[in-house]
Parts: sequence; structure tokens; C-alpha cells
Amino acid sequence: IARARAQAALTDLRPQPDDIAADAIAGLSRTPKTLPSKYFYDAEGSRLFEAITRQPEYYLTRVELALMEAQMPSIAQAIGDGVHVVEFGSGSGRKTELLLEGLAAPVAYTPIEISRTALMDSVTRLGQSFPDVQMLPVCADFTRPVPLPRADRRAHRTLVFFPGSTLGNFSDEEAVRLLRSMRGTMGDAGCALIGIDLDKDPAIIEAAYNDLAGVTAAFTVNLLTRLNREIDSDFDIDGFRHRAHYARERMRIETSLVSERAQTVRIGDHAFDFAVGEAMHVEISQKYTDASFSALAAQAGLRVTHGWNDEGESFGLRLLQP
Ligand code: AVJ
Repeated sequence: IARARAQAALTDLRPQPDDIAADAIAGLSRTPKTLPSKYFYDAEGSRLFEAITRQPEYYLTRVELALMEAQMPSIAQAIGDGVHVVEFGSGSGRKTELLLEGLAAPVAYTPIEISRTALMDSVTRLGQSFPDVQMLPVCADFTRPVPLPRADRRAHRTLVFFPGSTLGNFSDEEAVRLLRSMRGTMGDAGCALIGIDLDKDPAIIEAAYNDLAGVTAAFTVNLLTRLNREIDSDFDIDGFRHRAHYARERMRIETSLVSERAQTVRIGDHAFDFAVGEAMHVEISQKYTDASFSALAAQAGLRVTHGWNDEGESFGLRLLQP
């Protein structure tokens, strides 16, 4: 019965399945060559990302969690009661628990997630810990506008939750588009709580994306393993090396796979030539200052009304309102 109920609550917006081969061919046809970072997260990629968050150099997750733990009363006060929490991505983890625990009487929780399994795992787990919170999962691509399921009448405000500095994986243009879509989801009375990694000493940032154990390198190279398995590509896994560099002028980590030698990669009947040392762009992780983040939010019609940083000013949470 519990299972039937959970399924009845699912809003399935039938996200279009990705055309991974077409995306890879389009990316490799560009100069410089690129591959979309959204394809990092297959089962192995998700496992490797979890392992990254436990590396000593990768401060982001640890600092954000500690920040939420320390500031939750103040965050809850700024947000108020009777909220419908809408998380962009599936929150099965500690951050979502801290938010639902710390808010004053949250009414409903909607994770928006493209993977049906990740989505249902998240609401099953959280539904057990928060029996009084209505679980209203939506299976959709959160980069497109998503109509929300109607929550209980006690919900009078929508809170969009987007932790982890995941916004940083989008270009400024894409980030503004995403923030605009959040603005639409939250409505005039709503707000958004967003986690952002802050600009700081480049050595600290670069170390976070070049951990000594090599977990981030394995995460990056796993993209090629996944493509070889899922599309008809023949990347030589040992022929490419992970490189993550902090481009200070652009305030972002730029991650590439660098070709170790001159080589040709085939996808179906397409062939792509790589020069020795040629860098294929695979990911950006944008860092922010107060000024750069406010400017980005402003382009989406949002104001930063509250902000919390850890003591080291390393990571921040921002509350945005129309
Ligand atoms: C998923 C955006 C939080 O960019 O820091 C971590 C992904 N990539 N190490 C980030 C990632 C390499 C991560 N986020």
C-alpha cells in the first residue's frame, strides 16, 4: 500500500531520453572539442562523486554541511513557515534532512529529478524520516520549466533548494536561464536557497579538483568509459589525462581531458582527430564573489536578500527573492 501511494504521488513529465551519441558527436565537432558534463553521472560516476566528497582536498561538501548545521536557525527564520520545498536534483542526503529538520513545519517536499530510480529512492528515504511532510516527486528535466504538483493548503510559500554549487556547472548564460526558471517555479511569494562556492586562493581550489588519491581524475576519465559502453565510441581510456585548472580571470575551474598523443577517436562512422596535448573541455565549476553572484541573480529578476558564509569565507548559501 505504501508503495502504491508513493507511486500515485509521482508526477511523471516524461523527460526526453538523452541522445548521448548525438551530443557527443556535436561536442567533438566543435573547436575546442567538448563533451557535456551531465554525462558524468552514471552509476559509477555517481559513486565516484560521492568518493570525491570524502577527499580531504574537496572542501565544498564538508563546509556546506557544517554551514547548514551552524546557520539553520537563522536560515529557517529568514524562510518562515508553511513552505513547499522544491529541490532541483534528488536530495536523498544530509543537506535535505538538515533543511527539513530545521525549517518551521515544512508542508511538502518535491525533488525534481530526471532519474526515476534516484527520485523514488530519495522520497522513500525522506518519507520515512519525515512522515508529516507530503512527498510530491516530479520526474522531469529541471533545466526546463516545471509545473509543480499542488501541495496541501497549509503551504503558502515555495522554497527552491539548489545546494552543492551545482549552479557552477552551468555557463553564465545557462545559469541565468536556470535561475529564471526557478523564479517561475517559486512564484512571486517564493524564495530560493542556493549553495555557491566562493572565489579564494587558487591553490586551495585547484587542490579540490586534483586530489592526491586521483579520485577526481578517475571521475573525469569515467566519462569516456561510459561513452564507450553506451554509444559506439572507441576512446582509449589510457590515451587521455585529467586536467583541472583555475582560470582566475573567469573565476572557474576548467576541467579537460588532454590527449596524450596524436590519435583518432571513432563514434559510429564519425572520426575525430586529436593532436598530442589537445584539450577536450568536459566541465566548468564556477566560483563566485558577492558581486558576481548578485549580478547573475539580477539578470534572472532575483535579489539576494540573505547570505551565510562559513568562517573561512570558503562557501556560501544565498537566499534569493523576486
Ligand atoms: C557537482 C558541481 C558540486 O563542480 O564541484 C566535483 C562536481 N566535479 N569534482 C563541482 C565535481 C569534479 C561538483 N558539483
